Amino acid sequence: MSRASRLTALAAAWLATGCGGGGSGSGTGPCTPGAATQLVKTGGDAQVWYFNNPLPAALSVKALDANNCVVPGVVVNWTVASGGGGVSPAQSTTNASGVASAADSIGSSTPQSVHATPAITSLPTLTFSATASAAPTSEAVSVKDNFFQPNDTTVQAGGSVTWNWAGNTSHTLTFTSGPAPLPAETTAQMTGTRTITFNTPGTYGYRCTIHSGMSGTLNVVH
Ligand SMILES: [Cu+2]
Repeated sequence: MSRASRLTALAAAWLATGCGGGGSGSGTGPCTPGAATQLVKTGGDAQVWYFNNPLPAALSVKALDANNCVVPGVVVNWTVASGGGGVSPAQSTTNASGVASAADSIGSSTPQSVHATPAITSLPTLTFSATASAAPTSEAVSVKDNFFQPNDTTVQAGGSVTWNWAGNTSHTLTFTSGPAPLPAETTAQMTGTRTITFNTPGTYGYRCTIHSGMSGTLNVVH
């Protein structure tokens, strides 16, 4: 590709990108970004999760110029400043929407802080924080009419969950998603308990097949 056609392609990309939104200049339509003068957090700050696990949401920042037009191509370096864990990749570049992101894992001590340091030294370094606790090794869920309580539960891998049937009608415990093999179904019953040990981290979905909308989620973490 010639230099001229490369430039044409680049200009077309810029025009197509336009002002990705989020700035105060809403309604101004597409814009051609100038030099980045702002770097702001757009996601992932102040998450609360569990030791030695990846955070549910990525850390992300957005680069903007003086007119709040998003700026692609800004290099951002990600480092763990304190608290252990890890961030990956160590470097990312703002995309067509002006956003650069990285995945963050919490270590065995928190609070953790992660720095997003732009290669453009006139832009600010942003600090993300995360805190963690140990996940429980056992949990209990009541099977009621017609809901699971709580319907979102977290245990450590190797931990167990006990479902206690506590309603006046019959319900099943039927796993619908999660790491294979899924636990066997508990068919319709009105009383009783079922305890299952979970060794594989992941998100499990389950439901009662008799009552639509009666469903729950189980997170098994490291
Ligand atoms: Cu049911």
